[in-house]
Amino acid sequence: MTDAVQNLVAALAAGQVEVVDLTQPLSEETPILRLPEPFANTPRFRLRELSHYDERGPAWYWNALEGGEHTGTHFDAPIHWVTGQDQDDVSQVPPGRLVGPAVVIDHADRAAADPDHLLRVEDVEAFEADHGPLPEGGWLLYRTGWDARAQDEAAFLNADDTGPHTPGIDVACARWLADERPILGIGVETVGTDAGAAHSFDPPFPCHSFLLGAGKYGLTQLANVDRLPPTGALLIAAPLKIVGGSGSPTRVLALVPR
Ligand code: 23J
Ligand code: MN
Repeated sequence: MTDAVQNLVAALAAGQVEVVDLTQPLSEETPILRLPEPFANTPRFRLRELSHYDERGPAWYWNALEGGEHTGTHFDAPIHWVTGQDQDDVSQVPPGRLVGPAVVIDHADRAAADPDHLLRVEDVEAFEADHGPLPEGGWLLYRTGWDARAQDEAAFLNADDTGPHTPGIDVACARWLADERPILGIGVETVGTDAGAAHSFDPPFPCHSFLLGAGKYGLTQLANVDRLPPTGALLIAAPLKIVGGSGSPTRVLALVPR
């Protein structure tokens, strides 16, 4: 018990625990959400050079960074949505809730066949029958294979004249995960936790509405979820401690037994 951290250090050194980076690279090319008129949109991530070993700073290179809170691999805090407006901003999320177990439900085959594919309650119940209940104080990661598109914004957003077509979670399942399961939140590979078509769901954007309203969190634009087992990984999410922030670009790491 007192040696638990030392045991982990030894397991890491021995290669018995692997660190998997679930974070997408953050650059000007990182795909960003596009909302229709009349809604405000987020700016792209951008570095603005301050000096590069030059007259502006002879011995140092540094940049200012610009961009939205909800850019690339990022964390949605409860206050992001009107349903969670009285709850935590991203700086107020307790640190103990940034470390927890993760389980993975893999619907990559179904999302490949139908980009509007939606996860349902019965799918999660089928997972629980095989792997046990969703973890208390942990994450449900929803693998859809969408990370394969993450370096190509058009393919990643997959929009046509009827709007974006990306996989997500249906209304009943979003409500049930928020109200009936003891998870911290959900993590996805797509640009947001909601399906591309969720603007026209009732209510709109049900993952945001129900999960953030229940004080839970979202993690988006994850990478390498295919390298995690269905159960047994430990996830570390490290959003910036932005005072008053609704979310933040986030480094997400998983510890995986090997
Ligand atoms: C604002 C409005 C709609 C959506 C989102 C933000 C996100 O996906 C987000 O990054 O939180 S769907
Ligand atoms: Mn977000």
